[in-house]
Amino acid sequence: MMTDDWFDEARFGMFVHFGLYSAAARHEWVQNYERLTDDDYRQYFDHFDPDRFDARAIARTAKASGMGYVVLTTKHHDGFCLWDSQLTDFTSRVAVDRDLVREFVDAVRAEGLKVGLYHSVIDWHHPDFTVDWNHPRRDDENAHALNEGRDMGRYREYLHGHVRELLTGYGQIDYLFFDFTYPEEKDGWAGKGPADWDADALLALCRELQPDMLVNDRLGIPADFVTPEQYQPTAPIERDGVPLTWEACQTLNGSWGYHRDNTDQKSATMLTQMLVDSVSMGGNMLLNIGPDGRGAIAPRDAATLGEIGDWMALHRDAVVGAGHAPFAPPREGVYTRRGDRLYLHLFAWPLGFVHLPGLAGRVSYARLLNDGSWLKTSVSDPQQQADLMTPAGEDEGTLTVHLPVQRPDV
Ligand code: FHN
Repeated sequence: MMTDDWFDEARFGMFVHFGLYSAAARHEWVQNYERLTDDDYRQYFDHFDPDRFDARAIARTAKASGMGYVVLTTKHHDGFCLWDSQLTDFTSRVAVDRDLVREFVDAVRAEGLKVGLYHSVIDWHHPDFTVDWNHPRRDDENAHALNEGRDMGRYREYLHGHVRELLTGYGQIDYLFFDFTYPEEKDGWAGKGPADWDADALLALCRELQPDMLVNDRLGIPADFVTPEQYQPTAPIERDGVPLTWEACQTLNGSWGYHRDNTDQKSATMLTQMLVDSVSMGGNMLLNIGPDGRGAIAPRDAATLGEIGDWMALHRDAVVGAGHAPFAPPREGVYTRRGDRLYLHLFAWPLGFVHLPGLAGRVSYARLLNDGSWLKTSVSDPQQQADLMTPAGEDEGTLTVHLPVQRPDV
């Protein structure tokens, strides 16, 4: 029986997109965007050299950032396998004599974190994966002819065989992120959906091999958690009025794979606000890093994660093990709740008193700081977490808000 207790507790995880595309350093879809043939793309295999891929450093960085689980791409859409698969020679074992999944699961476990794997149901390398509107060969002048002889049944066997390898060869796997299904037709080309993967059989295989493992929704059939991507839901996600377990996956800069020229780095303030926003709605955030072509965490990503880790060190209790609070939040921020503690996260510094409509009847205004003083600061410091103590015996109608933050003037 899968249990999402650890998942709801962790609230915050690290996504790691690493593969041949990291060496291209132009987005994990480079093979598709640039319509690279297998031969063109082969150069990244021939020159793959992850000498700075240090799974232990990645796991330690995740832990220091306050994350409770780490998810590695075992195979992305390009079909390159980061483990010692016996079903293909398009693997890291063949390329550099390393089983990077083995290194990863050992390192994550050594840091006491939960192990997550990502696996693409799309495979642009496999000879039986039929060309469709998502395929790099779609624009090839003889792409339609390419599908003669291709057999998705053989590809399904390969895909299911891969999942069996990953779920039997690496100990307990806590989380599996399948990616992704697109049933719609487009430009005269077919899409692909659950039937193409035999999703029901694949999910049953997961349940058989790893009964406690959480599986996401991207086989195209319901499973254990829902995966909004690159956006923030605006309310707790429910189905038929029942709250669903969900996790928003986000990039640091708009690219999942390492992108050398991408400077759109989200700030640590924005990312922590996205994290607490997700938790306030009962969800998780999976924050991605794209290690560079040698496997190292990019310095700008390490710096951002370091700032987030500093914030989490102060405010961990308002995130880890916390969740949705049934009170209307003030306009300046959101609530998260852990047990009988209510946490107010101020995204914008209040213009005056913070009005807490959701707590009407018990409190109506909050003084900042429990000594009644005002913390003088600029709006650039709104990254505060106020630990709302429901006062016992204090004056009715006022609520002290504890801002456990270093006063800027000391
Ligand atoms: O196409 C992939 C993309 O490259 C990336 O892996 C994301 C991560 O959730 N999933 C797909 C797009 O939804």
